[in-house]
Amino acid sequence: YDKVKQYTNAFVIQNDSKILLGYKKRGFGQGLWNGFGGKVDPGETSAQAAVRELQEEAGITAPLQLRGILFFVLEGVDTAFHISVYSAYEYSGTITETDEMRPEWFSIQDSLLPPRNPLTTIDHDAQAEELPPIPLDKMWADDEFWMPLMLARRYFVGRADFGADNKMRRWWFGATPAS
Ligand code: 6U4
Ligand code: NA
Ligand code: NA
Repeated sequence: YDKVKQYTNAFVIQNDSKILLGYKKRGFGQGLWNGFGGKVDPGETSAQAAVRELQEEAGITAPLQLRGILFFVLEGVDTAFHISVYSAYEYSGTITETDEMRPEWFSIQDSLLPPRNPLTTIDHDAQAEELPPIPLDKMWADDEFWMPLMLARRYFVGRADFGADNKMRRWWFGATPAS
């Protein structure tokens, strides 16, 4: 029954306006933008792995919190992938490119955020920094389904089944009610 591999995936978000992603330079998911993460090592909790991988791949430390769980099944692959997704709203250290990942900030497009309270004043000066929007077309296909749930700070779970061509065949995503 050793058929589940545990991974982590961590995101740093600032002011609900930008998110740190890494361009995967090699290995699994090469050429895609994603959070920072990897395998949970033996003897380590998922939360410890998340902090370690963020440090190893982006050079920073953050108070990561568990935001959701993803489960992936790949056609022709015996092992399923269990991914714990973490995020933090602050970090310390200097964001650093590594052999594995090239970190970059992206602006969070309004279409991925919950509707704003109409009385909220938007500080356009705070958003003056010009960043590209989250590149969903260059990310794993499941991300567009749960990214809005994570950004809305809702606890989510999801499963996606990928075909041999790496396209999503079947999926299910859900979240607990907004608090
Ligand atoms: P390490 O520990 O780095 O050697 P490795 O086997 O290289 O592990 P790695 O770093 O490539 O794994 O980690 C895979 C990363 O991709 C994890 O953060 C989980 C994430 N991931 C895998 N499938 C995904 C999917 N369908 N959607 C998604 N992230 C996925 O958003
Ligand atoms: Na990794
Ligand atoms: Na690792």
